[in-house]
Amino acid sequence: MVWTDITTVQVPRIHIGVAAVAAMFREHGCEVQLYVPLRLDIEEFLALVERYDPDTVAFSSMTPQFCYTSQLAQALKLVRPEVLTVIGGAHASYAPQEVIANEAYDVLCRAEGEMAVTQIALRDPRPEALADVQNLWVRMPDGEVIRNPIGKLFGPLDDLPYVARDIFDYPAVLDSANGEMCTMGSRGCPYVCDYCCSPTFNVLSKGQGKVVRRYSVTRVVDEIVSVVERWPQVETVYFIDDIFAPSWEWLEEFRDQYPDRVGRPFRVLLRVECAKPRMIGLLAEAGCYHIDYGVESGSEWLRRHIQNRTMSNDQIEEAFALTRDHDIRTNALMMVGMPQETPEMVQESNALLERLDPDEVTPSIFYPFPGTRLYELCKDEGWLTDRWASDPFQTSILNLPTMSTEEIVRWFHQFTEQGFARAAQRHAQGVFDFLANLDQASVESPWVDDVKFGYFCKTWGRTPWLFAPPPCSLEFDVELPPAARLAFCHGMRHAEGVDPPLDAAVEFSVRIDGELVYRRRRKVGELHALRPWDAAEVDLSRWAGQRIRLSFLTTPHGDLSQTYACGWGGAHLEGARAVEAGV
Ligand code: B12
Ligand code: SF4
Repeated sequence: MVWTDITTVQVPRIHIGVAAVAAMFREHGCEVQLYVPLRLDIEEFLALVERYDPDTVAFSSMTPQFCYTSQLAQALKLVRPEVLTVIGGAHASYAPQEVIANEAYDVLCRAEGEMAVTQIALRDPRPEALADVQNLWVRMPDGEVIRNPIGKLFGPLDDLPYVARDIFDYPAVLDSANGEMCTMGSRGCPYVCDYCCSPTFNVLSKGQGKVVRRYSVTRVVDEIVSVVERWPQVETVYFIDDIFAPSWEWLEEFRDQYPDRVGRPFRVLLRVECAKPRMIGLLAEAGCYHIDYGVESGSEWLRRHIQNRTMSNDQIEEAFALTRDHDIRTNALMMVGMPQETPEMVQESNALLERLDPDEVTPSIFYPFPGTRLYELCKDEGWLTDRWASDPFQTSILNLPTMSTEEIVRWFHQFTEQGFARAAQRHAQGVFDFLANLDQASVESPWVDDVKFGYFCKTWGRTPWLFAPPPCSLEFDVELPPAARLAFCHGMRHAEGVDPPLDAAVEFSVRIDGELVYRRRRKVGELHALRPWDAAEVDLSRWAGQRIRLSFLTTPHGDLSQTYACGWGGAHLEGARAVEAGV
C-alpha cells in the first residue's frame, strides 16, 4: 500500500483509513507492505516494488496528495505494467472522473473500502476478475471503464478487524504525536456542511444502510487496551470521529468502562449543538481533556448562507463556556478565505475568538474539495485557479472577488500566531516558560517580524513553537530556581519554495551569561530524517538561585535562506523534578 503523505508537516503519521484497508487485506491472507513517503522519491518507490514484487499496489489519496500519488503510479506502470494498481480514499471517492482519466490506475474504489478490498484480496489480481465488484470502477483490457454502483455500508462495525497500526512505524508515529494515539468510536456524520465531503459520502451511499454507525463501547475500549498493551508509550487518545456525539446510554457505558480500563486523557471533535451540560459532564467524567469545535467563521451570515451551518454565535459561546466550566480545553477550528467572505467577516471571526477565549485556535485556508457544493460554486463562478496548492496550509487556490490571496494568507498567519501565543500562555510549563514570557525577551534579528509563533510539526503534540529564522538571538534575564534544569526542543523543517544546498545548516545554541551550555547543528540534508526536531535538557544547577542572562541562538551556516522554518518549542525551566531526582 502507498500513502503519499507529502505536506509541510513531514513527520510520521498514521492514516486510519489506510490501516483499516490493510487490516482487511491481511484478514484475507494478503501480506501487506506500506510505503509512506514524506517527499517524492520515485527511485526509492521503484526499488521497493522491485524488492517486494507485489501483485497489487494499492494507493490511498486525498485531493492534495493526488498529484504525487499519480507520479508514483505512472512510474510504476511504465516499468511494471502487469502489477494491478488500485486507488481509494477521498479523491477517488469524490473526483472519480479525474482519477480514472489517469491510465496509471486499473481500479478505483469509491467510499468505504472494506467490502471491495475483500474481493480484491480473494480474486485474481487482474481488472477483468474485479469487473462486477461493488464500489469499484474497473478499466478493462480493451480500455472500457466499468462503473459499479456503491454497495452496502459495512455493519456492524464491531465485525471489522482492529486497524493495522503495525504496518506504520508506530513508535515513530507516537513519538511525533507526543504519545497521542488516534482511534474511532463511530463512522459517519448526519450534518450537511457545504465545504465537507461527509454529506457527499451520505449522498453516494444513500439507500445502502445507516450512514452514522457506532462501535460498541466494549469493542472501542478493547481496541485501545490492545494498543496500549503493545505500545505502552501511548499517553493520550484522540477520537477522530467526524463528530463524537453518541447516545446517552453509549456515553454512560463509556464513562463506566474507559477510566478503569484505559484511564488516559482523551480528546474529541464535537459540534457546538451537541455540547449539552449532560454530554459535557459525562465526557469530563470519562476523562476528556480537550474538545475541538468547528467554529469556522464568526459571521453568522457566512456560516448560514455559505457553509450551511445554522448554529448561532450565542450557541458557540455557550458551548465554549460550558466546556471550560468542566476544565476541558477548547480548540476553535477556523477557516479563512471562504467564498463571499469579506475582510469585515474575518474581523467578526477575530471578535468571536476574543469572546470565546479558546485554549487553542487551529485555522486553515479554505480549500474547495471536489464533490462538495462549494467546489461546484467556485468552479461555476470561475474562482478556481491553476495555482495548485499542494498543501492547504500554505495558500488559497481561489481568486475571490471579496478578498485578495495576500489578505487571506495574512489573516491565516495572524490566527495561527494568536492561537499559539494563547496556547503558550495558557499552558505555560515549568517554573518559567520562555515562550509564554516572550514579551520579556530582547530579540535581535535582521528579520524580527518573522520571529513569531507558528505551526511546526510538533504541534500535533500541542507544543507551541516560536520561529527564529537565523541569525536570531532571544535573550532573557531570569532568576533560576534551586536545582534548575532547562528543557526545550529545537527543530527545522523544509519551507515551501526554498531549496538551499543540502550541506547548509542551522546551529542551535544556548548560552548563559555568554558561556556556551548547549550546541547542536542541523543540516538541511538531514531534514527528511524521521524526526525534524530534537528535544534537549541542560542541567543548570551550577547557577541555581542566581539571576542569569539566558540566550537562545540560531546561527546560519552556509547559504541558508532566512525563510527556512526553524525555531524553538516548549522552552521552560524546571526545578522540582530535578530536586526529586537528586540532580
Ligand atoms: C480524522 C481526519 C483527519 C485526521 C487524520 C487522523 C489520522 N491519523 O488518521 C487529521 C486531523 C490529521 C486530518 C488531516 C487532514 N485531513 Co482529514 N479527515 C479526517 C476525517 C474526519 C476522518 C478520516 C478517517 O479516518 N475516516 C475513517 C476511515 C476508516 O475512512 P477513510 O479514511 O475514508 O478510508 C476509507 C475509504 O476512503 C477507503 N479507502 C481509503 N484508502 C483506500 C485505499 C484503497 C486502495 C481502497 C481500496 C480503499 C481506500 O477505505 C477506507 C475504509 O473504509 C475525514 C472525514 C471523513 N469522514 O472521511 C477527513 C478528511 C479525510 N480530511 C480531509 C482533509 C482535506 C485533510 C487535510 C488535507 C486537511 C488539511 N488542511 O491539512 C489533512 C491531511 C493530512 C494528511 N496528510 O493525511 C478531507 C479530504 C477531502 C479530500 N477530497 O481530499 C476529509 C474528507 C474532510 C473533508 N474536508 O471533507 N484528517
Ligand atoms: S459537522 Fe463536520 S463532519 Fe459533519 S458535515 Fe459538518 S464539517 Fe463535515
